[in-house]
Amino acid sequence: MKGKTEVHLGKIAKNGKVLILAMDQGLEHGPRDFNSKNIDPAYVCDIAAKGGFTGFALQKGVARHYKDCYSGNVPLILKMNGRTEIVPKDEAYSSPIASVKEAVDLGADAIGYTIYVGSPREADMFRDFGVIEREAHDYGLPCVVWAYPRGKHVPNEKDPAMVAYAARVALELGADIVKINYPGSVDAMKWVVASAGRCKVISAGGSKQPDGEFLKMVMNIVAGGGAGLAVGRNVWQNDNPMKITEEIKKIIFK
Ligand code: FBP
Repeated sequence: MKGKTEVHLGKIAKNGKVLILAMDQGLEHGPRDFNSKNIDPAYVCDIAAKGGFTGFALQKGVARHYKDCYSGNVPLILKMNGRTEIVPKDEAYSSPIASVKEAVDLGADAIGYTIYVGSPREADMFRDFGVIEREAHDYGLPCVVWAYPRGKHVPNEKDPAMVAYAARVALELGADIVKINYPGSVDAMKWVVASAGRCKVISAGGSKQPDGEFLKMVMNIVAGGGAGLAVGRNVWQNDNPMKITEEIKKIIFK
């Protein structure tokens, strides 16, 4: 595999559409995101294994300890960096915590990387990602970039112009898929998608919303040209995760 230069999305897309279940929140937000059921990673792994997702985004600790709960049933997207929310957002930086070799050893089908566009630490994250991106692509692993405008120079993380800028940054840095925060409307989404060019755009789900409002957002993401979602809380915090997953799939893969 090493030396392969052409990157295909492979298993993490189905007919060009993407539906990733994300469970890196334990590091990013801590246990506050969980209840007595979903605090157990095996519960969320089961949803990932049975839900028909095109990818499952995990940090390496959960990926390794719970491999038996998801492996073979859903492609792994190994998150390569992370941070806790205890550190203030002003100097936002997400530190590398895994190597591409570890991703390969864990059987990952892609790698995930967070970049805080506009942060005073942006240059460090560009440099860190540059090393990982080159190596991942050498192994033929697609790169999914979580591109979030953040830090003391960013007054509004969800400003559509900033979201479009972050999406473009991901294209420029070599991402195959960029994950953004929903910019608020179909038109804003269209501009984000245009800005990202041939890098596919998917949206985060965000904090838990009532099903109807959440599904309307998913429709707008697709209507705006988005390739899909990388969703966490709106699935595994839902009382009926399989039902909401089916509804999401109808919109994305129809
Ligand atoms: P959600 O769908 O639950 O919002 O998950 C998407 C996600 O990008 C996670 O992968 C990540 O842990 C989290 O959101 C980061 O959120 P924040 O905006 O607080 O950094």
